[in-house]
Amino acid sequence: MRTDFPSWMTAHQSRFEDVLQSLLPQAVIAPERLHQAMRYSVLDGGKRVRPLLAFAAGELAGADVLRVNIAAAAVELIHAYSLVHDDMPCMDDDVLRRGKPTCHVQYDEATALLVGDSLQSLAFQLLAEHELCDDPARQLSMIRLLAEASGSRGMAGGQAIDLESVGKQLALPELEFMHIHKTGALIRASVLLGAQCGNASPDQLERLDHFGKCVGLAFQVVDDVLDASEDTATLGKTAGKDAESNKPTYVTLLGMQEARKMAESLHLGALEALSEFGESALRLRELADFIVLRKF
Ligand code: GRG
Repeated sequence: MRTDFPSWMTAHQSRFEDVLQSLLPQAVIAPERLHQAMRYSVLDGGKRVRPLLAFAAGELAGADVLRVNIAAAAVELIHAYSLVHDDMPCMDDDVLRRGKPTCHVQYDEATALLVGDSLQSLAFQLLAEHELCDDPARQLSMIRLLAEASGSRGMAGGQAIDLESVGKQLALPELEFMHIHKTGALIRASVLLGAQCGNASPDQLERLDHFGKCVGLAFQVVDDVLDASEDTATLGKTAGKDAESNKPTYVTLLGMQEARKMAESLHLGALEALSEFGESALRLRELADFIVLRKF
């Protein structure tokens, strides 16, 4: 019998914490301060949404969970690097992340820069060192997928547009373009990487691609809603930051009610993309619900 969703999620989160613990360099290995700061920035925090999407897609595609562990860790290391850099004074300049002082506050700016650099390198090292699937050509394309999703045509590019758009009024398609890259690309990659650790067919991958795009954008719309409606203690990061930084968001552009409607319509689009999968997509459906209904 299947466990309920909260138990499934907690079990994976706690198991995955051990995976990350073992893959990160130990804090006693030189350079100790950098390794401590890497561990500080990755461990004991975060919802682990991207790894959970990889595990759920991996389950759907019959993947070996030991292989998905590596793909999920690579994605989470890229995500953690992006948060560390995003919080630095040259970007969002924030002091609180995952309920703790941000990396550059706890350590210093130079260390935070190196933490991000090192986490990104470690992500690709893991993908190159471990067998992710039976076909080496597919493994290469998986590595490329993560590189594209995190680089200038993906997350980093979206972040560049985000920084340029401060104080500007963006049209909806421009805002969407920015967020599809900044947030959506890595979420989409999490789903596709998990599925490619298993044996998803091209047709299934296409449906999962659509699912990943819908939940990726829904994630950001909900993030905008939460930033404007929840408090700092609930979020574990500074609330109201978007308005304070004069950033265009779905809430400033559409209003709270329309932004919530948009999240719901993306939610439905995500569920629709899974309609052919039956029971095997249960966890992905539950994750789509979690992403849209979460309060933090
Ligand atoms: C610095 C290259 C570079 C990119 C930064 C991800 C990002 C791009 C910036 C983070 C700023 C931000 C609040 C983006 C909105 C969506 C988002 C990624 C929120 C944080 O992700 P969660 O909620 O965080 O999954 P946890 O802590 O749960 O892992």
